[in-house]
Amino acid sequence: MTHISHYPPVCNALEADNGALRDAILYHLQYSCGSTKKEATQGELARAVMLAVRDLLTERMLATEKRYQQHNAKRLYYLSMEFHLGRTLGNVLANLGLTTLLARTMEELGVDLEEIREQESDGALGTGGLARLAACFLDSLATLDMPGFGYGLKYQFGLFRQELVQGYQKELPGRWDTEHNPWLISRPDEVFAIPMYGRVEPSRGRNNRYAPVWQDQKFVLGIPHDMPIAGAGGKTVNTLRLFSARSADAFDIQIFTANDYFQAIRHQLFSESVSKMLYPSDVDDQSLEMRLKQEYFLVACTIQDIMKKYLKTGGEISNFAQNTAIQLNDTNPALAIAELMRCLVDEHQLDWDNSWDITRATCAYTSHTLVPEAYEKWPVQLFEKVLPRHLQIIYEINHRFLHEVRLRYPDDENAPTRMSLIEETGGRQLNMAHLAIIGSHSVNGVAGLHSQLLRDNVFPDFADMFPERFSNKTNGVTQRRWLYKANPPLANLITSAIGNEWIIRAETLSRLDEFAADSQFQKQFAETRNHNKRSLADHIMRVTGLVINPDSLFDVQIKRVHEYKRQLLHLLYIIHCYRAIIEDGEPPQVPRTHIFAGKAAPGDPAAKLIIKLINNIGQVINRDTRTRDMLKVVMLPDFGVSLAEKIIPAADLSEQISMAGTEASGTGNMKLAMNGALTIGTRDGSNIEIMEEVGADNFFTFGLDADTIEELRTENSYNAWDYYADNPLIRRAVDCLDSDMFCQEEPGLFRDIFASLMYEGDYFFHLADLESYIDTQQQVNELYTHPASWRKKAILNIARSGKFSSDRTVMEYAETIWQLKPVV
Ligand code: 26Y
Repeated sequence: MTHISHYPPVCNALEADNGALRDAILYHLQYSCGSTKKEATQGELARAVMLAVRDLLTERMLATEKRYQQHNAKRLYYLSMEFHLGRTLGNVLANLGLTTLLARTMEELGVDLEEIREQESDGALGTGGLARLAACFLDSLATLDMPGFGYGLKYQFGLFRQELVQGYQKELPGRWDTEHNPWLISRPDEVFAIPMYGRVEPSRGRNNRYAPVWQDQKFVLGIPHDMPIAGAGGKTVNTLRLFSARSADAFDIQIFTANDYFQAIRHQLFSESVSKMLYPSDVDDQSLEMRLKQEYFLVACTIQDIMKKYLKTGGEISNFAQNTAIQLNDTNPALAIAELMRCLVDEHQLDWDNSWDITRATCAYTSHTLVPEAYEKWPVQLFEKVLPRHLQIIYEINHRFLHEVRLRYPDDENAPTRMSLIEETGGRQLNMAHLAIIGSHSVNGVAGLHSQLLRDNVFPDFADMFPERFSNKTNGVTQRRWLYKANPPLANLITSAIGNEWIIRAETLSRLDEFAADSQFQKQFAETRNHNKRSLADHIMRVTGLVINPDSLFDVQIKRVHEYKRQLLHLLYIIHCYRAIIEDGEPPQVPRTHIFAGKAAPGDPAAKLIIKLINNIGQVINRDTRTRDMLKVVMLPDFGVSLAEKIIPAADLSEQISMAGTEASGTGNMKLAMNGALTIGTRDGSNIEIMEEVGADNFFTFGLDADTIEELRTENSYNAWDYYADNPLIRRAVDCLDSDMFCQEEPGLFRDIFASLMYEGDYFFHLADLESYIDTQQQVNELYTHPASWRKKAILNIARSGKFSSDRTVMEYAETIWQLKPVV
């Protein structure tokens, strides 16, 4: 592996005293793992290394907290049900500039650092982009020296592990050990008691004020566990605080003493199930109640914690919002609005209007989706059972809000129905997005187009009533994990050309612009790519047994598998190429390897069938001697951060082909462009902005735009059969799904896919975009036959990707939403 030596060393004391780190590792091997150097397993060694590194972080974490306290700094709390961290060790080493030192230390101990790093499993407490974005933000906040803290749940079971068994996705429990995780510092003494269920008794308090009493609740305890988050340079170490659920012993004891042993155990199970597992998808009815409890458990623990910390600083409740910002990562934690109101009104006896002002000034909401099913709604009946007091509060919020709506739109008698927090159609339901908008001072989307669609199509009434609340914050990714750490050969080359400032100031990547056409630089760039492509080819060989041609064009589509992301469109193109080879005798201009990776939601049969289709197509094509060396299709199992870190540095072409108007932003597109892949993409999400930045000449775009699709939808004038009839190549590709060409052993297997395209309206417009996609892929081939032109464009993609650093995104949030300042 390539070691990075150019990063500004921050741990000078350690650099100088090489022995200190070794001693720390040996110390933990003995005292934390109860082992010796001679006896230790790889797992024990890895644990000792991580604990030694954690010690360094802990010192800095305590110093950081002290600094924040001295400055009485405003703090941001980033509430998210999901954080997808990936591995931590390599990232911490990179950010602290300790990679070389540790590698040397391990060498002395006769251990390979790379093997130790492979021992760590991915912290996958999240399903997709929203979760990974949260992790990138934490990295940027710490790097920018900002007091920003993640708050989430410590699931016992994070995202499932994916195996491919005969081409089908099989779900297995994830491997991240949350019980004995070396990065987590558990704080059982800081426990919070969280009430739920019970009933509300009307009552009067001081001055005859209405003060209802929430009674007969069940309590679940929330235990905080802190994970240190080190920024680049290691000056600032923030924390990600994850709560786990425990049963409330005090209450159990009553039951135990009442001699009802089984009742006590049941209560324990009831409590601890709250943080048992991450829900991988839109949930079925049975798990609704558990999911509601999880969301409430997170916000209740968080609000109690924030309030406790704030009051400890001696702050007045009335100044709470000046010192606190809460960002809601989609609607999952939107209950924070109701919980903060409850806390202010019921526990601090503040009057309603002041409480409401404070709540709105504190909270801000980000939407991450355009998929209608992902807009959360809770059946009122269920909500009332679990959170009776919160329901009252939401009714009161709604009552006052609808009064405003009526005053504002006296002639629009339907406005209150459209904007209400309570939907009356399809059973009474609470609309969480409406609560999030009403209770926040800021609402943002995650790319320009997405934010515009939120204003125009999803929340037009709210955008009209509160135009100043709506804004856009285009997503970003941390270049430290996704370029500096994931791609050392390229990172070193970039640094040798323009210095290392880009690691903390991604906009300086633009200095590479002048190297794009430099033949010497191009040559070195090509060497890094060859190196990375060979490593990935080796990995593919190890995992799947498939031999691929490392000189072929690596065409990569890696992301959640979902119909709207249109892996199927990519597959139709592959089928088209395959038939062109075997039937028309037309070999492609350049050999290609199509690389897929991604998980389907366990409850999404359509997405699961696409996975099977990818694998079956691969099986047929890869063993067909007529296509040898020209065409290969591979799906790597268990997509996650670590696998992405292997694939992205080796990608030539980045597939970002969602139907326009469906992908809120995308962030894989940014990671790939930053590593020098060219994009083939629709005008969707942040693809549009990537194309603007890198230049239309350096980006392959195709397909209908969001407006046109919307128009065709409203007019009901799209008909897949027209495209099928007009283009024999399209027909030939699509017909394969109706035949058994790719499912000899399970005849008829893919007919449902054919039906969804041809008989059920092709909801995601595959056929409409297929011809222009095929044409554009042809342009890709042509360019690839001109390596110098291709490399120039690839280098320009890197040079112009600075905007897509999450440092930029976080600075925008900090300036315009959080009013958060660096504390140096
Ligand atoms: C409320 C619940 C059903 C829910 C659960 C998960 C709602 C949404 C989500 C997750 C959404 C998500 O991951 N969205 C992705 O967010 C990325 C970061 O902003 C975007 O880049 C990506 O386009 C979007 O699909």
